[in-house]
Amino acid sequence: MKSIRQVFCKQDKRGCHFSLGCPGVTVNSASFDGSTCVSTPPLVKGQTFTVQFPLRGNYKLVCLVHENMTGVVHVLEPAATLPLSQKDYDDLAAKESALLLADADKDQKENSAHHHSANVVKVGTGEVVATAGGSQTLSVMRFLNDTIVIHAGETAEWTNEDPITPHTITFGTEPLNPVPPSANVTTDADGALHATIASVFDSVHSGFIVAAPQDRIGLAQAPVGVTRFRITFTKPGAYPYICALHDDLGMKGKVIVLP
Ligand SMILES: [Cu+2]
Repeated sequence: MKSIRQVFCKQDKRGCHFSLGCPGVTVNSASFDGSTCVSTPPLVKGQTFTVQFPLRGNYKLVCLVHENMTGVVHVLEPAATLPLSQKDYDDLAAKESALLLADADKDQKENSAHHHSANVVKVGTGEVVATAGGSQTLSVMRFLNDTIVIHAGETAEWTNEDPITPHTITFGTEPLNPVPPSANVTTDADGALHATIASVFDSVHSGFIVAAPQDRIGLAQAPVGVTRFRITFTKPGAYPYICALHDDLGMKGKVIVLP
């Protein structure tokens, strides 16, 4: 028996996401043999969900909130053996994890060395790499160049360089629904979003800034992604802001506008 703390589904992802009455689901445990669909309710840190696997097989799972967060459960006959020992698998996982982190560190150093414009903020960064276990991802939940100093009348630009993770640029009051931009946001000719802030009391919310997902053959294309957000600041002042999704992880920044 395996204990899993992820959303789990082998059928239509969207259908399972909105249907907690998915076959097999009870309050905190379920059985899965590959013929149906199991999805947990939303789980937060510390909560668990138990799935029993009565049949051997290889079963994929995915988090319906973080679509690139996937895994596979290999269910073996009790007497079956794996090609490697558990220690070998643990060592391989640790090595892949270290390589992924080291690569992002290197990119970060190169980026900061080549950083020239005071008006530009990188909104997170990330990587997708392929391994024998499938794709693995890394996301840095930070505004890089998180405090910028500009002059009144200038425009700052935020760019999400994470291939997967959405972020927001949120000044003032955080909206209840973080997905759409606030009503005072317009679209520039190049598709980037744009707003004007004229007072430290103004509220502006970018909505989700994220690259379009990779398309899949046989499914409708995803719409164009919006990865850039611009704000023109007309008055001097100090303007703190957050990512509405990751501020509790420390994703915050500040714009200082000089006369
Ligand atoms: Cu974020």
